[in-house]
Amino acid sequence: MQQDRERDTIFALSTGQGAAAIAVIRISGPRAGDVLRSLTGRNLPEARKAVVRSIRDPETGEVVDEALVLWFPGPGSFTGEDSAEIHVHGSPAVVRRVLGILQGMPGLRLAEAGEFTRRAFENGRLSLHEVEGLADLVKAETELQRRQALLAARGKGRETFEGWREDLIHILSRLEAAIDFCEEEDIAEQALEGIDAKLETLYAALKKALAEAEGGQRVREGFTVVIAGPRNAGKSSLLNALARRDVAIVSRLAGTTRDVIEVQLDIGGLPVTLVDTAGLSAWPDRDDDGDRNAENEGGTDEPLSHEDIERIGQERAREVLERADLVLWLSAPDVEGIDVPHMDSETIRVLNKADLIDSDAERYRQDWDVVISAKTGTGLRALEERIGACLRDRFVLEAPSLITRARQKQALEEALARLDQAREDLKAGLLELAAENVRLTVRALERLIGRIDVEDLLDSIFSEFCIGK
Ligand SMILES: Nc1nc2c(ncn2[C@@H]2O[C@H](COP(=O)(O)OP(=O)(O)OP(=O)(O)O)[C@@H](O)[C@H]2O)c(=O)[nH]1
Ligand SMILES: [Mg+2]
Repeated sequence: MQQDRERDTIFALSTGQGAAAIAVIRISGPRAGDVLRSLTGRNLPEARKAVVRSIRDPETGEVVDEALVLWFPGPGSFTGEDSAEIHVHGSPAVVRRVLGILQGMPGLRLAEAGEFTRRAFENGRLSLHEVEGLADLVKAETELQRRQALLAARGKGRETFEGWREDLIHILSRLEAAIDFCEEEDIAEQALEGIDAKLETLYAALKKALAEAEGGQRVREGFTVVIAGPRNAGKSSLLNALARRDVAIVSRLAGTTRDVIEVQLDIGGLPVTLVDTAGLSAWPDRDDDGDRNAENEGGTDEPLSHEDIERIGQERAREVLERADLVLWLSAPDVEGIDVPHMDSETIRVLNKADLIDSDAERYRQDWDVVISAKTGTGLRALEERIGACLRDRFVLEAPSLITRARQKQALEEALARLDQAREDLKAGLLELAAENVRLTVRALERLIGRIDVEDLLDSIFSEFCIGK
């Protein structure tokens, strides 16, 4: 079945849906050359050189569009197969007509999501780590996401992990030599010379990559920054100001926001989910039993009193605070401030409504990390910078991480644990155990690159792509 699918020639629109100046249609598979010949009525153009051709309906000879055409012979193409690209004018009518013609050709079918990339992987053009990078690159929305994804897509991760793997295989061969020649001390000693230092260096490198992994995952998935604080402090006003649009209702009434409101933002290249919460009338007591809420919040359709709604809103605020990567604790000079509570999450203390205290702003500055006015925009840049700095610090984001997914992190953790064991074994003179643990480290790295044990993952990874990639 897989074999049959492999022989199909696939095609798809690789650019977005809807009218555009240009649309790119991609074709890959053994019939790609024939298809191009019959669409243009001419010989194949020079490889990888863009040429202008009339695209015709082979049945009627009617010219459908003037297009730019590229021919990528396998195996040096993206997919590793014969491939072609047709850049037509991007109107729905042109695209529909060309796709219709391709659909009618024997041996051709529409590609599935990610199928071009899947073929690249299956033909050994890309490692799984590069495929994952590519999936993220196509979806990247912020600078840091782009940088991190590009690094993986260009093979930096694969190269690094392959490098570690080769070093380990070298270490393994030395260990095996020492085991084989254990009778002859000189040879055994020579074989082992410097191995401990090499293991240490590798261990440090893996450990560093793992330290960056959480940040890498967050850059990929986004950080949660929660605005919390007393009622009327201007939390919803701040959310709107940072989002630069009216997302949440703002009013002079204390207790306007009852629910949790989220917006996706790009803060200094970092993908951030900024969350507005219900104002807290008092810091909710953790032991305050949640069961009553479950009753009210759950399936029953009983009308809720204002107090109930407020309580549930505060309950939700508390829940979202617990999963915050960073909290903006917001208060203002004109609200009955409650003290900044102790929280496990990292917190920036923000004083809002600076416009009300212009004359003696300095006095407030000591107690607050940032003083802003959501109304006039004062201090918002500084706040954004502070948010970026806090997240960068906490998640070790100086350099883009090579590890960006739970799958990768798991494999690296396994590698690190095995390598740690190998160091211990070597110190204890247990050469055979050390060798076995080095072997298991190699396996874990191979899983990380996607050389082994990938079958179960493929469908879910390629389905992340759109059709045409
Ligand atoms: N002068 C001044 N007023 C502000 C500022 N930010 C917000 N306000 C006002 O403060 C009031 C409360 O603002 P909201 O944004 O609704 O406050 P909130 O913290 O979301 O309030 P709840 O949802 O009720 O907890 C509104 O009347 C806003 O116009 C500011 O920077 N300066
Ligand atoms: Mg509000």
